[in-house]
Amino acid sequence: MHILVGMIMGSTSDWETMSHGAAILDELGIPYEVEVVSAHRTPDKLFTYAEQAESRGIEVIIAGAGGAAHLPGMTAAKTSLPVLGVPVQSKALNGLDSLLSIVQMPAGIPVGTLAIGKAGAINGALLAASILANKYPEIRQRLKAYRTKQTEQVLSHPDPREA
Ligand code: RP5
Repeated sequence: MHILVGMIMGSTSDWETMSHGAAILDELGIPYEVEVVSAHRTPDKLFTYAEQAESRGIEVIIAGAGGAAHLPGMTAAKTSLPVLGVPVQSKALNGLDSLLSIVQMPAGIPVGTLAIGKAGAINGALLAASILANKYPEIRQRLKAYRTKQTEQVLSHPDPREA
């Protein structure tokens, strides 16, 4: 299978968060690439990346950024691929700035916005898997197995003191 997911982030400092999503893509056997692409520091690279992603075979983009987080929105503006935005937890405002920057897209250019931080990174990967599952039966199967395992894990540990 060729690379299906492009995971980009505004800074190497975002990797600590985004690596949780990468681990999910690994677990589900989804081929992906990871790259730092900054809307502010490397704007030309962002345009090139977004413009070429579809022709390179990428089917979903996960974009993580913090603070004045323009990366997901600007990426979505330059491609019609689905773009999933992960608000990275910023130091100054705990990620509320990231969340609002990513979620409040004006009508016309959508970004599927996830939760702030680790949960968002994980769910971004799982949502990418759900999108890809429409086309790739093997990904659907692995996603269902992931959910079954998660359910069984919770049901088999009902006593929180023993978790
Ligand atoms: C954003 O600025 C990045 O997405 C990162 O979350 C934030 C801080 O970046 P660094 O100053 O740590 O490189 O562009």
